[in-house]
Amino acid sequence: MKSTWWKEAVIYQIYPRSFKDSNGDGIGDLQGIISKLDYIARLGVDAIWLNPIFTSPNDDNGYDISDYRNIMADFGTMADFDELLHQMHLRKLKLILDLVPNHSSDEHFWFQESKKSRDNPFRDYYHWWPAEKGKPNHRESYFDVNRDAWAYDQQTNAYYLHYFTKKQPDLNWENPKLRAEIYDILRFWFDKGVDGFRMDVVPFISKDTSFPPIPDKYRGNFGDFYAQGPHLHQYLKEMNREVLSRYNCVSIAEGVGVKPEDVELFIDPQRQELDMLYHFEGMSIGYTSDGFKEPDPAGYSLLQFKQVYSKWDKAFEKGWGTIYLGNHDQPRMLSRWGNDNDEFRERSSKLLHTFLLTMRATPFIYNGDELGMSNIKFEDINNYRDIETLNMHQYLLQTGGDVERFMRAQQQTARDNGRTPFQWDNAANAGFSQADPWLKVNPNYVKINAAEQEDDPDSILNYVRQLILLRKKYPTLIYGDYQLLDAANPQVYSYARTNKEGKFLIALNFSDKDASFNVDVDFANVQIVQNNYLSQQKSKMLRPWEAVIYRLT
Ligand code: TEU
Ligand code: CA
Repeated sequence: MKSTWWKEAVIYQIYPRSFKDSNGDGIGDLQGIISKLDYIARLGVDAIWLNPIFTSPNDDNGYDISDYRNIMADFGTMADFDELLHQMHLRKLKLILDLVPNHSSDEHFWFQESKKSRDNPFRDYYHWWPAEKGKPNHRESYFDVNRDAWAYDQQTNAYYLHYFTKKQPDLNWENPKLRAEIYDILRFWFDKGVDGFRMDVVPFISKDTSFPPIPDKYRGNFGDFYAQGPHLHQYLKEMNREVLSRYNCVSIAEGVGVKPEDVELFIDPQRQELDMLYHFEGMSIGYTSDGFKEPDPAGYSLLQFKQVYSKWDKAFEKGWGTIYLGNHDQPRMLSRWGNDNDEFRERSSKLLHTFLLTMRATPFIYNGDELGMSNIKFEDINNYRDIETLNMHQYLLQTGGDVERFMRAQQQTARDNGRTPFQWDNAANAGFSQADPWLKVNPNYVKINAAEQEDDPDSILNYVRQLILLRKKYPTLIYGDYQLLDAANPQVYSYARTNKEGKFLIALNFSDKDASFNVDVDFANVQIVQNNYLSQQKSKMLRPWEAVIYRLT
């Protein structure tokens, strides 16, 4: 039987570039992480997921890998990695790395070879389309300056496919040799003792290499089409058979484009593919859908939010799910789902953590959220470092798009909002680095930082620590059935978690105003086990951003 430690785990996601710089070059690194392992262990989390740490020219901050078996020079050496893993295991922390199986860097040896000639032995490691056949059917690119996923390469008079930037050519999974290479890479890291992988855009790996036109219904949602490749599940089964089943590891799909009705194809243990998946539906709530990634001026609808998370709870039932509200691809969860004004910052951050840590799914905490870090909201394009923002900006300039509107929207939605350096203390550069950091520090670090919160019993940080302990103390909060209550309440999200060991009632007021939740509770028989207000009251009236966990006695 495969161990399922990951169902009970809380996972802490670290963006290594922004976590802690140990050598004064303005870039976070592995020694920096090592120096903060005690902080992480004290949070009470069980595992760390690191965004890619492999050799990369950093066109997309490590999601463009040029050597899958080496450490990015910015981050350190293999000796640093071995030390990190050792130090983590000493503290009973598991390590989850990031596999980027869909594309490599164009500077990877395979691609350098592949582009040399049409009969190069590495030619079929990538998707090439001979130009004499004309231009292939359109494929939309996420990050390309022209939104075009086909790049012309003169050397062999052919186009190659890149769903992301031109420097991220898509690997050809239809080629068994390429698949064997990826399995070997996985074995290399598992043999070192790594505990699992998060798999970047793994639903995209299989492609119909005749590249038919994309049906109209996918317009504006091309990811949904990319996630429907013909041999996807065959390859996942093969990867499981060849590698994953042979190690005590966890595998987590980044589930871009995966619909709730298809999720069990990935995570039903009977099918022997992957263990968990994280969905994207929550991440589109409250955005207008016109490609700008623009928040709806009316805000997001809590009714929709509840409906989406309830739907996915059900979708994960045959296997096991994950839950997150922010990561390195998203703005800060506090700015997006809470209220980052001084008045409600702490309260709403605590409420969001209460949600994350009481749902039936493995919670992911994104580094810095446990302090209530918020969006930096850059005004000047020159402050951005993210290729997604920079290339979209370029594209709009070229095509006469509404650049001003785009810049406004990016203040709320840009990925760099979630990537600013971790706020350790109120020293220069937030204690992140001796040097100017690669991306500006949020000026609010003087009041929002880990040192400030460490000894304050009422801080967000200590609240998160308490919640993690609570989840471990009461397995009902992990395994209990989830039931949405008072579904039509537009301000309050409340739900029950129940199993034979107990029953909990969670009430969350997602608003700046008082609200009542309309659930039958016999207050004589409940005990408050967590509350983000110090003065506790058993009442159907909830104060602004109040979060209460009741235990039925
Ligand atoms: O993200 C995949 C993905 O679908 C992104 O396009 C995501 O929707 C986008 O970042 C939202 O703005 C993964 C990684 O998490 C991301 O950091 C990489 O840039 C991308 O793959 C390419 O590897
Ligand atoms: Ca450094």
